[in-house]
This record gives sequence, structure tokens and C-alpha cells, in this order.
Amino acid sequence: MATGIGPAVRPDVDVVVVGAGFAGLYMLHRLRGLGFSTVVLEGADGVGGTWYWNRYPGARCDIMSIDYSYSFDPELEREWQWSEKYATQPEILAYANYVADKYDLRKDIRFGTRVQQASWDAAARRWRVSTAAGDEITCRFYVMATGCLSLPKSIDIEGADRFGGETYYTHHWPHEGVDFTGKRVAVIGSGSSGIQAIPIIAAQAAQLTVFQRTPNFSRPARNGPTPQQKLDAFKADRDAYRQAARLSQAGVAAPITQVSALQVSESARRAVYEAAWDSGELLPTTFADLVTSAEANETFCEFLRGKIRSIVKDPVTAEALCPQGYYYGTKRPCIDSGYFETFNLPHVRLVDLRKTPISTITETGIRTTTESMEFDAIVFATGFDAMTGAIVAVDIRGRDGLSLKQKWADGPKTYLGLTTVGFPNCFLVTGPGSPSVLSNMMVSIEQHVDWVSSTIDHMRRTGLETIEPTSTAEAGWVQHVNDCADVTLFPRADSWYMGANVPGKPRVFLPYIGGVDRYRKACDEVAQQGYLGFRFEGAAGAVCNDGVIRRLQPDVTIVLEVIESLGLPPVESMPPQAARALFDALATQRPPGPAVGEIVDGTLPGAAAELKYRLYRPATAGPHPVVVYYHGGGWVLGSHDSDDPLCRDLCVRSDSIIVSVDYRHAPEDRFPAAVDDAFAALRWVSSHAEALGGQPGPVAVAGWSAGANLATVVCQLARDAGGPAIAGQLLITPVTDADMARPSYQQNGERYLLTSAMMRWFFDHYVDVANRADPRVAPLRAGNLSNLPPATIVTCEFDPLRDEGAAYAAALADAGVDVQHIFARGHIHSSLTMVDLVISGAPYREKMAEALRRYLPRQQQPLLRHKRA
Ligand code: N01
Repeated sequence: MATGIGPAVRPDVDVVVVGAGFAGLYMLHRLRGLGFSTVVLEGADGVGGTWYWNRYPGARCDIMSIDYSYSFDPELEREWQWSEKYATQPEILAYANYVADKYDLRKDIRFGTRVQQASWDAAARRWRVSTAAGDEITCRFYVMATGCLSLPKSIDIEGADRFGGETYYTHHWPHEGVDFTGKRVAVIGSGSSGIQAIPIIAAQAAQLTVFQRTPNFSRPARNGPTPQQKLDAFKADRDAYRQAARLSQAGVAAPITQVSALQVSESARRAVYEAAWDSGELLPTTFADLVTSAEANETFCEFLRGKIRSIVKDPVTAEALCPQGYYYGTKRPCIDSGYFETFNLPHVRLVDLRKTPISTITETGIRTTTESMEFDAIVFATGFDAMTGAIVAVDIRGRDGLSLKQKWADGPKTYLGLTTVGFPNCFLVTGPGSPSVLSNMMVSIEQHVDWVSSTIDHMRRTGLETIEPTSTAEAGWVQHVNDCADVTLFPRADSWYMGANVPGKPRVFLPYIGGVDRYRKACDEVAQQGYLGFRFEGAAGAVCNDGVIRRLQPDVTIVLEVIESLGLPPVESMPPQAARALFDALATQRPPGPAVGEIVDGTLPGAAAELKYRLYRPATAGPHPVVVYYHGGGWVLGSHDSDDPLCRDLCVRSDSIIVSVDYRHAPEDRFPAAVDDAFAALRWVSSHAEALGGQPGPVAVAGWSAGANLATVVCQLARDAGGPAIAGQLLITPVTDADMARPSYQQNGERYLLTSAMMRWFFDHYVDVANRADPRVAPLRAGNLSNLPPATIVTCEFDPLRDEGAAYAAALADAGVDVQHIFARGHIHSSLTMVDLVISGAPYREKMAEALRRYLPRQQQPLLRHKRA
């Protein structure tokens, strides 16, 4: 009997949940506790979901059982004790059954009931759910708790249905078990399922042949009793233990490191990797950049290949088992019990399908491109149509008959991985766009179930009948999910995370890689902000607080959090000397930037005294074009040290000499000292380009922030003075005006490192109020902006200076100057300069370098000209 919500036509129940795995069981328990009538529809004859079906030999969890278990009831935690660190499938299934019995869940579960269709009836504001048996149930809310790895991918090997021997699928193993004693067995597939099953099958079979297409990274699980340390921590403070998991990156509490694999010595790195090898954990803490840096990741890959080579005696087999061509973690890694050792057994053989692919499965065995083999049994461990397969296997129809399968034809689109536009009152548990498979599923399931049930409860309390995300919120979340993936190596692999294992599936990174902790925060903030991005309807009308929950680039967020955690005093509260010392100290903590061919420090004549410069020469053969670069720092701070990583990066990417020139700083030397020095430096570098090893002819100018202000000012001065010739100007988040009233100051003036207060402090040190409209301070105010060099202007979304940069781009274009405006979405004033720290800045720096290459084409090398002559 439905309770408390809904219009005149009462549905059969408040909520239908599809699936009686761990998600469905907890959903039922929670909703029942809140007084909602709920029915769970389950295709199997028992509870357990993935643990009901995947009964292959060796199946276990690979997150420690103490963590891979419910946390919602301390009593359950006291009652249930796991027998080992990584429990077997039968034990985990027994746990699911224990939970179902303890909370008397079975009475609301309809077993053997496969859902075929669910359609939204807009008039009645309810879902009609139909089953394969032809029954229909109506409900107010429809919840898909169908699991992420539950629909097997179809077997895409020719002749698979022709085999006359025994055929087994890891995902659908006979309940009575299989005895392989004395049999010739083939296993196809070496993912987690294959890696767990192979050693056990090898122990029984007369012959075992493993057909491997892609080798996998695996480390020893070192199963045994749960580590005493964990048990002690759990017993000492169970709440803190569980909370630490909820607020962790992957749903298991683990130390966090900021150390790069490339920053430490080889022996220190090896020690960390040996500890990871010995840990027996799927997710040991190693280095911060294994997920983002190919070079760092490769160090771990090579370590693991070394281990495989040391275990597997036959060098050809060892080499075939060594993963190549993708980075560690970008395909789901494994932990195993004697997997690699199995290949030392005399009756076990590896067939490397990259060298000899399967041509066909025959009536009696498997034929590869080079041989035919006979088998008594074939085991398929070939994987799943992950994350979306089981959801769209049900014909879900939303508003106006919209099919979810069609809506997701180019990849799933969700808001928070929980809901999707066009499908009111429909929730997904651990859906695409949520951490799900990248996390301890139990932690993610509990978080989703709690969020969904409290949302439904909120609707009941506030008289709201329907909930649906807005297109703005969904597009924003999809963007954020992609932004998170794009700073990692994950999208490069042909993995099931990318849908790459299923022919024809769109190539989209399916889970959310931003972390369980950040994800939970986003969900909580959505609710706290009046369910930001959701539209509700009820008797009293519609309610919607539309918006996007995460707009900053994920790596920019991390930098802001780290800086905030340092608790630094505001720059404007410090004397300039102290501020300079602080900035110098911070600069020592960052990644150094790429190696260049040569770095030369020198001096040049400034307007009043000698100025320092630093020249960066590419490693490629010269002579190179020359770029004069002005550092940032509000005319008060900074040096060629402060912008060193950025200059290295520009040098390498643009294949140009970058001459980073210093200039006198305020308040010791106020305006126009910096301008005079900047112009003097330009003149000197232009006239010494060849002497510096550069190519003759015009130079380009570039700068960041106040340095970009100087770069644009010297372009105006050079035009008016009739030289030097400038081929182009690259202005990165420039100061072009002294007007702080623009909207970008209002929107971004407080939270994104460069603040309005700081800009005021810079201006006050640099220039008198009376001079702030001088075009040498505010180049936007110059009467004449024509005949200036072509410009590339970079503005960042969350920069107080964004609007004045855009205004300068528009003004130059109006004056007939060739302008390229690059807008960096989700970035802040300084993030594009944070080389190797803010990885999402790299594509923008590539565009900047492209502009420099366009402005300064490489001249033919004299040697070649000479030869041709
Ligand atoms: O599936 P998989 P799985 N010809 O997709 C190969 C979770 N899980 O069932 O990589 C030849 O990983 C395929 O080769 P390739 C865990 O998240 C957890 O093993 O596509 N080979 C691959 O080697 C896991 O990641 C546990 O080139 C073919 C294998 O089959 C996920 O479930 C245990 C082929 C499939 O590996 C899926 O694991 C088990 C073809 N036509 C599973 N098609 C725990 O420990 C596919 N392959 C908790």
C-alpha cells in the first residue's frame, strides 16, 4: 500500500527497485525505514546480485572484506565476522543472505522477476514497470540498482556456439560447481575473473591453455586473516574508521601523498613500489602522479614487468604476460593468488592472441592463425557491457516516450550519475558519472542510497511529486566528469571504463574519477543549495534552483584546496619584501617544468641600470625565433625564477628562444620604471637576437598578468617609436585597465588566488591614482589601437581580470588587429602557468605555443640555403 505521496491515482507502491544486490537490499531497507512502500524486482532466485551470479572458482572480493561490507548498522557489524582478508564468493553471498534475513527483506523482493520495460506516465505522474512474465506494477519512483558489471558482453568470437564440449561463463557459473579433473581446459580472457579462476582451474585440469589478448597488471593478494592493525582501528573507533572511508579518494581510508614518482631517487621509488608489491592491497599509496603522468606511471609499469619476469621462468611466456601499451591502472588492475606462478606449471600454456589470434572456435576446440587445439571445456571470462549495459537492457521510456537507450546512444549523460534529463523520478544507483567501479562499491552504494532516500523523503515532506535534473545541470556534470578524466591517463586506454571492450559502444569515460570524497561533497552541496540543478513539481507548482555544481577544473580545485590548507596570510597584509620571500619559497615546492636545451643567465642594459635576464634555448637545432617574455607579479613581485616553469614550457612547445627579462619593481621604483625597462629590454634583445643565437628579424613579445600588461604596452610604444619590429604578442591573463568595477572582479575577486584586495595592493604600490588612465598602465585606454602586432589574448573564466582581457581582445579586433582570443574554461588567473601541476592547462599552453610558432615561422637554416645554392 502506497503511503503519503502522490496524486489522486495511487500507484501500487511508492518505489520499485530493480535488483537485489547490495544496492537493492540497502535501498529496500532504507525506504522501508522511512515508511515508503517498496518492492524489489530481481531476475535471480536469490539475493546477492553480482555475488549470486559470479560463482566461478576463485571468485573473491579484492577490497578487504572489513571494508567491503555495510556500515549502516553497528549491530550488523558486530554480528558478522569475516573469516579472511578477502572473502570468497560463497562467504560474501552468505553475508547478503544474512542481511536479507536479518532485516526481513525477502518479503518485499520478487525473485525470478525480470524487468523488461519501464515507462513514465506523465499524466498520472508514475512509472509503469512491466516484467518478462507480463505483470505490471506502478510506482511513484523507479530505482535502477542493477550493478555496474552485471550484463555480460556478448561473445564476439567466431564459432563460439559451435563447440561441442562443455562451455562455461564466469559470470553465470553452475551452482553445483564444475570439476575439471582430468580435462583439457581453455580459458579465454585474463581480466579479474580470469586471473582469479586460472590458478584454481590449473590445480584441477589435466591441461590448461590460457588465451590472452591483453596482459593485465596484477600483484599478489597475500590473502589471510584481516590485518590486526585494521581490526584494532575498527574496534577502537568504528565511526571514525567508517567515516575515513567515506571521505577517502576510493572508499577505503589510505594515506594521501603529494610526492611525484619523478621527484625521488630510483632507490626511494623502488622502496615504495616494493612496499606496494608486499602490501597485498589493490590500492596501495604510491605516488601522486601515477594517474596523471605517463613518465611517472611507466616507472611503476616497468617495476611490475620486472616482477613478472622474475616469477615466470620461460622468458617468452614472461614477456607475453608483461602488459605493454597502456598505463598501470587505466585498465582495471588485479590482485591474485599465484596467477603468474601458474604459468610455471608443466601442463599450463599461454597463447598470446596478439601474435596468433583466434581464427575460430570449432566443434572440438580452438583454432588460432597457426594451430588447432582440442579441448574438453572452454571457459569464457570475457567481461561485461559495463556501467550502461544492464541499465539500457531494460526499455526505459521517459517523458514523451523518450528511450534511455536512444538518449545514451552517444554515451551516457547523467546528473551526478544519479538521474538523467527526461526521466522524472528515476534514480540510478552507482550509475555512469558516479565513482562506482573506481571505488569500494559498498561505500558508494550506501552514499547513493542515503542520498536518494533522503531526497524522496524531502519531496514527501515538502509536497513535491516529481524530480528531474535540468539540462544545464546535466551538461555541467557531464563536462565535469570529462574534465576529471581528461587530466588522467585513463582515456588513453582501450578499457571497459571507456566502453572499448564492446564493439560499437561509444568511447566515453564512464565513471567519475574525481574521488569518492569530492563526489560526496558535490552531492551534499547540491542538496544544501536547494537541490541545485533539479526541477521539482508538486501541487503548489514548480521549484527549480538551476545551476552547475562544479565549474572549476578539477586540478585547479586541488591547487586551491592545498593553498588554503597552508593558511597563508593574505599578500596585501604583508610588506612587499615579505610577500616576495613567500613567493620565492612557494616556487621551490612546484614541479620544475620540462628540460630545455640550454639556460643562460645574463644581464642587459635597462633604462636606469643593468637588468637580469634568463634565456631558454630549445634542444633542437637553431637558430630559433626569439620571444621577449615579461614575468607576472603585479609589478611588485616575481622574477625570471617565478615564471621559470612556464618559460621552459613555452620554449619547448614553441621551439623558440625565450628571453625572460627582469624589470624594476614597485614600490621601490614606481611607474613608469617597469615600462621603461621593459621597452629597453625589448630593444636590446631585438638588436642582439643573432648574437644570442636566435634568428634575425622581428621578435615576439609575451607575458603573464602584469608582465602581459608590459608586453602589450611595449607593442604600443614600439609602434609609435617606429620599432623594434614585433611579429606578435602573447598576452596571458593581462592587466589592460585599472578599472576594478567589471563583473569578473565582482564574481571572482575573492576566492581564486588573485583577489581584488591583492590587485588594489599592486596598483597602490605601482602607480598613483592620477596616472591610472595612462595607456602605459591601462593600454585598453589608448586612443589608437590600430597597427599593432597580431595578438593572442588568453583569459580565464574565474579570473578577476577576465573581462578586461576580453575587452582588450575586442578593442584590438575593432581596430583591425588580427586577434585570437583563447578562453580557458574552469581556470583561474594563475593556473595556466602551473606547469605539470595543473594538467588541464597544458592544451591552452599548446595553443599559445602554436600562436608563437605562427608569428615567428622558422627561417630556412643558412646551411641548407648554402647547400642548395
Ligand atoms: O572482465 P574484463 P572480467 N577474444 O573485461 C578478454 C570486476 N571484477 O570479468 O582486455 C579474446 O576485465 C579481454 O581482453 P581485452 C572488476 O572490476 C572484480 O575479468 O579486451 N579475449 C580481457 O582479458 C573487473 O575489471 C573481481 O583485450 C577477449 C577479458 O577477456 C570487472 O569485474 C573479480 C575477447 C575480460 O576481462 C570485469 O572483469 C572479477 C575476445 N573476443 C571481476 N573479449 C574482484 O576481484 C574479451 N576478451 C572483486
